[in-house]
Amino acid sequence: MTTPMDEKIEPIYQEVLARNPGEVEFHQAVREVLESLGPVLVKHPEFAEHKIIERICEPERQIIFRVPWVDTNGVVQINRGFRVEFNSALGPYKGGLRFHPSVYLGIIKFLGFEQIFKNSLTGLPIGGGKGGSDFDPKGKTDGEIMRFCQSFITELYRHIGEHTDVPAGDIGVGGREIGFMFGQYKRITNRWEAGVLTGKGLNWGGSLVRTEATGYGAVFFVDEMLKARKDSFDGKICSVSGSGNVSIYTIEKIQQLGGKVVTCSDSNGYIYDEKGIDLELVQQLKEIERRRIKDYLNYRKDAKYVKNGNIWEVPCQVAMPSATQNEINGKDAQTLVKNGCIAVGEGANMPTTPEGVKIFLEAGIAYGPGKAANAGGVATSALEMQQNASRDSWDFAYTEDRLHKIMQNIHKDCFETAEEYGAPGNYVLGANIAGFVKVARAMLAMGVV
Ligand code: NDP
Ligand code: 2IT
Repeated sequence: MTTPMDEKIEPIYQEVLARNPGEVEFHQAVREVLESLGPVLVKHPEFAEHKIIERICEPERQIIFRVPWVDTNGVVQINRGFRVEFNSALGPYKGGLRFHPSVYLGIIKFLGFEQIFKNSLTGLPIGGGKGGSDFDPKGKTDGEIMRFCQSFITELYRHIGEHTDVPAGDIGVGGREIGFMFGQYKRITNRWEAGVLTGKGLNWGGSLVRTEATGYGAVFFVDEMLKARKDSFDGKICSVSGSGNVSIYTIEKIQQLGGKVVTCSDSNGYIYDEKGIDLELVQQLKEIERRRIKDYLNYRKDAKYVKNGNIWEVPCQVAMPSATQNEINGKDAQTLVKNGCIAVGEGANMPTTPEGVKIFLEAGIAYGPGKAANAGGVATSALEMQQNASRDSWDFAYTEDRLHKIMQNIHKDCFETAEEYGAPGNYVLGANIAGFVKVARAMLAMGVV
C-alpha cells in the first residue's frame, strides 16, 4: 500500500532499490521523502537537471569496521562498527551513534538519510550522518562498555572531528558512552577538542538541556500543532512508548504542560498507570539503576504491566512513539484514531510504517513526523557545538528558550510549506520539502561534488 510517485522520481527510487539490495529501512525512508518531491521538481527544474535527488540518495562516504574487545570472562568478542557520512552540504556530518543488536548498514543508512533533512530543518549549520554498532549493551558491565567504546573510537577517531563529523547519542548510547569515547579520542589525538562529540557531561563541555532536548522538543512541536488547532496539552491523556532518554523527557514536558501520561514501555512490555506515570520512579529505575520497566510495579501497586502487550491499544488523545522504527503499524494507527487520538508526535525516528502514516493523514489528525518533531535533540547538539566553539556555557533557561524557538520555527516552516504546496496540515509533505529544498540549494551552489 504505497502512494504513487512522480514519473520523474520513480526511476530514481528504482535505482536506489537496485543499488542497495536488502536495506528495507533505507528503502522505506527514501520512498517517504521521494513521494513528497514531485511538485518540487515542477517549481525547480534545475534540481532535476543537476541530479540533486540522485546525489542526495548516495552517501558521500560509508565506513564499516571491525570492533574487537575482551569481555569480563577474558573472551574475545567481535562487533561491526558503522559510520555513514551522508551529506555535508550544510555543515559537518552530524548525527548519533546507535548500539543495538539489530543494527546493520540498512538501519544506519535510513537514520543518516533522515538526518540530512532533519538537520536542515533546524536552520543550523549541520550536515547529515549516523553511525553505530550491532553491539548489545544490555547486561554488560561498565568495564565492558568502556572497552567496547574505546575499541570503537580507536577506529572511528580518524574519520571524525569538530569540522568534519560530530557524533552523539542514540539508542544505547548516552552520557556514559560519550564519556568513554571522548576520553579515548582525547588520548589518541592528544587534543582536547570539545566539538568532536555532543552529549558530553556538564562539567566537561556538555550543554545544559541536551539531555532533555529531544523529548522537550518533541512536546514543543506537538504543542505548536495543537495551538494551530486552537487546542493545548492541558488535561490530555497521553501515551508515550519507550522508557529511555527521549521518553523520559517527553513525559516530563507533557506533565509540565498539564497533560497526563498513562503509559511507558520497553521491548518486553508496557506499563499502564491510570493515575499518571511516576516520572521520578522511572528515572530512578532507568537512568540510575538501569533496570527493566516491569520493576515499576514493585513500587506502584495500582499500575498494570502488560508483557509483550501492544501499547497502542491504550486509549489516548496524544500519542508520542519514542522507542524505535516501525513501532506503529497500520492496524495500530487505526486503533489510535478509533480511540480518539487527535495528535501524534514522533520522538523516535520513523516509528510509523507507511500504512500507519497514510491512516493518520487520511484521518486528518495532527501528525508530526520524526524528522521535524524530534529535531530538538540534534538542534541542541548544534547549540552545544556553538558553546564549545566560543568556549562558553549558557544557562538552562536561555538554552531551553533557544530550543523552544527552534521548534516553533520548524513547525512554522513545515506548516507554511505544506500550505504553499497545496496540502495544508500535511506536516509530512511540509517537512520533506522544507528540509530538502535548503540542502538542494546548497548542493546546487557548490557544483557537482
Ligand atoms: P534509549 O536507548 O535511551 O531508549 C530506547 C528505548 O526504546 C528503550 O526503552 C528501549 O527498550 C526501547 N527500544 C529500543 N529498541 C526497541 C525495539 N527494537 N523494540 C521495542 N523497544 C525498543 O534511546 P533514545 O531514547 O535515545 O532513542 C529512542 C528513539 O528516539 C530512537 O528511535 C532514536 O533514534 C530517537 N531519537 C533519539 C534522539 C536522542 O537525542 N537521543 C534524537 C532524536 C531521535 P529496551 O531497553 O527494551 O531496548
Ligand atoms: O536522531 C537524532 O537526531 C539523534 N540521535 C541526535 C543526533 C545528534 O547529533 O544530537
